[in-house]
Amino acid sequence: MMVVGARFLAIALAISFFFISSPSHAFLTSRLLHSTDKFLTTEEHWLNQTLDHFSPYDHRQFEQRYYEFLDYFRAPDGPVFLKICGESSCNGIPNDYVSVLAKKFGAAVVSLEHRYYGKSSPFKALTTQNLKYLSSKQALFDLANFRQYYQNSLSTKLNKTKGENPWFIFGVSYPGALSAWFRLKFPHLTCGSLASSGVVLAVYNFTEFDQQIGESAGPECKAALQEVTRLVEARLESNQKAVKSAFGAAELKIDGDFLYFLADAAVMAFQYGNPDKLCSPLAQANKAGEDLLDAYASYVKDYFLGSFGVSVKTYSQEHLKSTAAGEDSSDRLWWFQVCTEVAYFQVAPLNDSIRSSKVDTRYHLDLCKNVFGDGVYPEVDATNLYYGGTKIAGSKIVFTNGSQDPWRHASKQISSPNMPAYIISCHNCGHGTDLRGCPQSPLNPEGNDKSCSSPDAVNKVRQQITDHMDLWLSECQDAARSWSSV
Ligand SMILES: *[C@@H]1O[C@H](CO)[C@@H](O)[C@H](O)[C@H]1NC(C)=O
Ligand SMILES: *[C@@H]1O[C@H](CO)[C@@H](O)[C@H](O)[C@H]1NC(C)=O
Ligand SMILES: *[C@@H]1O[C@H](CO)[C@@H](O)[C@H](O)[C@H]1NC(C)=O
Ligand SMILES: *[C@@H]1O[C@H](CO)[C@@H](O)[C@H](O)[C@H]1NC(C)=O
Ligand SMILES: CC(=O)N[C@H]1CO[C@H](CO)[C@@H](O)[C@@H]1O
Repeated sequence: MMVVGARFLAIALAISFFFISSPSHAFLTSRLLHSTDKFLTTEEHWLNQTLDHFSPYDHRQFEQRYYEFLDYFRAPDGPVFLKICGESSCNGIPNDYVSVLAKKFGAAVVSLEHRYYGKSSPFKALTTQNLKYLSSKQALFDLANFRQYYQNSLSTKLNKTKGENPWFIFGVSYPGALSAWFRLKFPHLTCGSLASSGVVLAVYNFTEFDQQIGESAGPECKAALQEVTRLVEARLESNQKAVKSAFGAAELKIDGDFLYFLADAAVMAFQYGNPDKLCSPLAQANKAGEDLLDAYASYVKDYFLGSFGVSVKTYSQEHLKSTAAGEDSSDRLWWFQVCTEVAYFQVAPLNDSIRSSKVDTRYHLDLCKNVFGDGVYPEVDATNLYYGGTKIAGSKIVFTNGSQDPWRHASKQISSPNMPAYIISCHNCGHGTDLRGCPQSPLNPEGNDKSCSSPDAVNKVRQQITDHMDLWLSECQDAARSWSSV
């Protein structure tokens, strides 16, 4: 059923969404962070959005949530920064490094919630049938519509009769990919883009992901993690209830779900800039001749499930099957995008893997089928054909990646004309370090870099970003002047 005015989620999302296997769990995943000083604004605004941008006869609409922050805006001609929200509830504009840039450039900051997530779901029931309008292609069109809508309302408010403000678009992770793709598909609507850890390449068997975990961990920690996997696999044979309970994960009935959960728990340390929280206790246990499984279980329970507030059920296919739109439907929604468009299946490499070899292609395909039904299959080749993958023919896009981030192998790591790529290398530089500092979660106000093992590495790339923004925004303003004088 179609719901115009999807306010059924209005009862405060106290947010606990946290999903590591999605490239960008929310910037503000942990409920601990859900205080207003972490946001520039949490005041909601709404617009009516087209449900299906690609149908000539379906004119249904849904209400989509957005935010605006004008404190730094130099009216009337300052730039507008569009910060893309991705695969989770969008509860405001986070106070990350974009706010420093906004201050510097005198920019307004706006953010649009991704369709289906949070309060922007067109449907109450998220059945597979109802998810058919959930795609990056529709989301890009939403952003384009929103950009026009917001520019018009800003012009009206400012009594601007000619010319538009220069726009710049930002995103981290999946929104980073959207940020690059938006330049590709709608180049006339922005002056440039930052694609931070932007996963522009859809990957079917994403073996580099596990390999990067090994590289980021280093030989000793990697060997310990492999030993943990070996021990868990053995205990799953002998006493599976006991071993699942030891990790607080008895509810994961399917062994693959449990093994995937255990693998993700390690991933999170490297992806989000906390490698020592995992590797130090494992090294200590090794040295003292203590049980590695106990040490890993403590890490999982205290850190992964504890401090970060990850919920075990996120990994349960039973949970993923639930079609009720609500505060934790993000898991199901992201898996739908994975199972239809981008895959990024985090499979075990054939040789030397950290994760269990049971987390393979079959596991992922079975999950897609079990959760969404027959025929749901990731069209990875079509996605890369549509966007170009790492051969994206865009312009004025900065790509940034963190050296320890497993997702960087789905991003563009090599510069090409008008699309510079930078890597930020340091011991705890992970997903979105340029905008988030270190660690990358929980949020550091203004993306403070003081806890990065090399603040210099972060600053150097931030300076490059600023220089490109300066250039591209001024080129855009020159162009606007020459149009308006025609
Ligand atoms: C969207 O359209 C509906 C129906 O025309 C209207 O009732 C509602 O107020 C509109 N919402 C917004 C945010 O403009
Ligand atoms: C825009 O014009 C209206 C009516 O002419 C006026 O009341 C308002 O103050 C103007 N706003 C700005 C920002 O100049
Ligand atoms: C992915 O891996 C599976 C299992 O190794 C293999 O059968 C399949 O051909 C691979 N697919 C692609 C597209 O690489
Ligand atoms: C498998 O991995 C080990 C350890 O990294 C390496 O020494 C070996 O050469 C690899 N074997 C193959 C067939 O790639
Ligand atoms: C910009 C940059 O330094 N990119 C490098 C990122 O890492 C890959 C290796 O994984 C290099 O090939 C790139 O040159």
